Amino acid sequence: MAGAASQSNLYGHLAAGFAARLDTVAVEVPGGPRITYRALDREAGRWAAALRGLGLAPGARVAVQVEKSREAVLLHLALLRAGLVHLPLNPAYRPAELEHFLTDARPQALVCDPGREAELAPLARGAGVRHLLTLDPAGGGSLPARAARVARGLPLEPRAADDPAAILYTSGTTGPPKGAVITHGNLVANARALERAWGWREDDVLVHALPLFHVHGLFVACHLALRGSRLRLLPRFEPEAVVRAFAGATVFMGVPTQYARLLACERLAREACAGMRLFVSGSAPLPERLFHAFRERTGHAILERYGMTEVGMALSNPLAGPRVPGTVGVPLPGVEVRIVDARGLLAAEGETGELQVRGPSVFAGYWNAPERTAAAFAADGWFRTGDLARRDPASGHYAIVGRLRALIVTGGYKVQPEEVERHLEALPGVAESAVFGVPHPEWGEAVTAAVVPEPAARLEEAALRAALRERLAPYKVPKRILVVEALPRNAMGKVERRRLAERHRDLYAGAAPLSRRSTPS
Ligand code: MCA
Ligand code: AMP
Repeated sequence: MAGAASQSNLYGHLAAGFAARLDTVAVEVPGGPRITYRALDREAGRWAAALRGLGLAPGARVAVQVEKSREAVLLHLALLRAGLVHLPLNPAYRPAELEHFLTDARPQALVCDPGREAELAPLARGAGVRHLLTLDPAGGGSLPARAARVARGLPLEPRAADDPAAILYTSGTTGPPKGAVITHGNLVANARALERAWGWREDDVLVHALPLFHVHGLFVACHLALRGSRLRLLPRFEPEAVVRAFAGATVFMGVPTQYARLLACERLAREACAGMRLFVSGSAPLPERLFHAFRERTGHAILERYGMTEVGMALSNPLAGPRVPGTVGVPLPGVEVRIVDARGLLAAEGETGELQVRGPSVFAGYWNAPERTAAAFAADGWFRTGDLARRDPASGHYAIVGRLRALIVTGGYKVQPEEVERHLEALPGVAESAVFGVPHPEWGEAVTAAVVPEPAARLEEAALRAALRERLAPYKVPKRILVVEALPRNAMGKVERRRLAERHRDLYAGAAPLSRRSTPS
């Protein structure tokens, strides 16, 4: 168990919180198993020993591409405890996407679903991955089998605050995704700030319906809950099941698309949320109409906050005090933010400019990419988010009003247009393409493409989408692909995605707000 000297290891921070609650439930899956902190701690020790027993030294990187499960949470804890660096990957990624992560990060081990082992083995070999282990959602696989044979758990591996805890790949403005190196110090600082800001309580029960491979679901949710309170883990987001899980729970964290889907669920009513104290939204802008509709239906004002992989959570509406819809609140404890104009000077009061962040949760840099790291920071060390923000001088609240980057935010996932364009243009018959975001009632923005056929080629939307699905995770596949004669260009000859987005802004206006079938199949 943790001693004060090991507090820089995030696991030590969690263990210091749960030490007095070893016999309470740590993680439960509705209708499934429960595990107490005592058992979780013991298992994390065994899994950590099994991983280190492979010859992995502290600091070694372990890529993880598994389905969401209680064991996936346990694996995260084991990696932290062992001082190994967790590289979480969306199980929907296709081999073409995975190859970049593996060859760039060069992990020493990869944990995957047994069903994908054969497909991933050659990729892993090609990237020099020494150990390929498996973990299935029911808790089986070669990693748990190895852990079961361990006689003694691994004690907590001491870590310094600037030792890496995780590498999370995030879309680059130009070029392929970059690995954001997040340290134990970053994670502990952010967990502490959120604990204070959101008044975290020992008896909180968090309903968890987010993926376990992004900051929101893996760090924000787990690192708050696993300090002694209870994580109620749902394997996937199903509105009915989520509302049922609110019974006896206190906190929910979601992306706006999830709130839209909850509102479409009749079961969502005041009584269903009677014991809940906090609903948090983030990862994408929460439309004001959703905020109001949710309050009307449940009596709860959703607390919207803002974050980014590279900086953790930075701004939050208050726990006590007005939660202003359309804003992301004020800086979290210990976080500094500023708004900078196009000349790089502090923007005037109430003016829009780039949001920049400084503080202990700001990441260490991009993996193996010093130039890209340098470009991400202003000369005086503030991180440049690429988001446009404005501060309301009267309330002090910040609002995110746009983006400097061409990034598309769809249901909380981020899609880089260039990546999709590259894959589209590799398809036979496609001369050129442009990918852009269009407002969508359910996804916030929907990835949308315009393609120009090569002379005499005939392009079919459904066939193009099907071909892309082989190469890209489904959320990156454009909901619509429009075949056009030419793309709009500026005087320099550069394709103007913004003009396309403007031209097609009503493309999804007719989509039923909560249809699960808003795309042609
Ligand atoms: C699934 N699909 C999507 C998305 N999710 N398409 C566009 N955008 C999406 N976000 C695809 C599916 O693959 C499927 O494609 C079709 O849309 C319908 O899927 P459905 O079953 O309805 O979706 P789902 O599996 O229920 O997922 C919806 C979801 C999910 C639960 C809202 O998108 C989700 O978990 N989003 C949260 C992402 C997240 O955690 N972001 C945090 C990043 P097909 O029919 O073709 O198979 S961290 C971050 O942003 C910072 C740090 C922060 O501030 O938090
Ligand atoms: P990621 O790259 O997945 O870490 O996502 C970070 C991005 O999500 C930010 O740069 C914002 O563009 C967006 N984001 C997160 N929270 C909010 C929010 N509350 N409102 C608007 N955008 C947000």
